[in-house]
Amino acid sequence: MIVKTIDEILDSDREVTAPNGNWVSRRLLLDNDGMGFSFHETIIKAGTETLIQYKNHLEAVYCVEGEGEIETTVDGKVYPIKPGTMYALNNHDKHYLRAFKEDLRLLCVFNPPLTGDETHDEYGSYPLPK
Ligand code: 9YT
Repeated sequence: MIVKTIDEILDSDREVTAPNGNWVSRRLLLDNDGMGFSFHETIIKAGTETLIQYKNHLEAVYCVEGEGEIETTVDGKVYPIKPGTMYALNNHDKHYLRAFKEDLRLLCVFNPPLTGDETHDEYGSYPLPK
């Protein structure tokens, strides 16, 4: 059984900040926890826009706080995000993620799992695990 609280993650090497400061990711479960996925609480900073395309991962995201939107670049479709909204990037969808006036608090699952302190590369992607 694995039991953790967010307090154990804050200020540890499992709390990872984006190079541009747009988000902070608290990685509750990583590859070495052996679950087959990673599980994160992610804070998207108010007023930010981030271009993301996870070329090597699938991600599901569930919003628990804040309001924002995603826009898929292939067709310009905009999807509002508010508490209770889930989106799944089942096609490695390239998208903009925007947080409006307050921070967005998101719960995120990655398959395959992240292994540690990955941050976005120039494509808004994470490398494939070794
Ligand atoms: C929603 C999203 O992908 N935000 C970027 C950070 C990512 N969720 C992570 O590493 O936790």
